[in-house]
Amino acid sequence: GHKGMVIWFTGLSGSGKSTLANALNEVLHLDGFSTYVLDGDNIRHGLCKDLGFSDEDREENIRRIGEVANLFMNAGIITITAFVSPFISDRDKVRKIIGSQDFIEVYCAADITVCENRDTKGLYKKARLGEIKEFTGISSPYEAPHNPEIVVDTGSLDLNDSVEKVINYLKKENFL
Ligand code: GGZ
Repeated sequence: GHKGMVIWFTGLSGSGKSTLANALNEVLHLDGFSTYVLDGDNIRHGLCKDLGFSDEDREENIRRIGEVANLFMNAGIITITAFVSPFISDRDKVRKIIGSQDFIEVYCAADITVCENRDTKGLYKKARLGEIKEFTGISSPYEAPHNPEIVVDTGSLDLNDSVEKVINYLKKENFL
């Protein structure tokens, strides 16, 4: 068996975190690894359904996700998370919980103009109109990581190349 780890994607809404997380999950799963994706679909509707998008609620959201990710990792699972996680301090707290050697921070670095032009869910439009308050990148801050293990330019790289970049890092660092 292999050792668990946490692959933590961070980036703006629409930067491609979930798409990349799920594609990576698929590849690792096909290679026989035990993997699991934590994202808004299985966290914000359940464990964190009492939380909104204030700074305090985001902090608590990330804290809970960090603790859950730690449990999954300890069970030997490659745990992949896809949350905006906009604050450096919150991500660094998770890094401490997990242990830096098992925590792989992946910055999905698509520029906000790319994310806003995509606007797959129409959220940026609503944020610009003030219909969604405290929207990351518009009316709430996003703090890009200074020293992530991996930067993926999800604004210009296609999905296969993005997955490959993560896989190559994991192999190079002997995680796989
Ligand atoms: C940011 C919001 C907001 C606000 C709803 N700000 O593109 P999406 O839709 O699927 O991803 C976004 C998701 C962010 O939830 P997270 O749990 O990842 O956020 S955090 O890590 O900051 O706690 C977006 C949607 O929820 N969404 N309102 N105000 N994103």
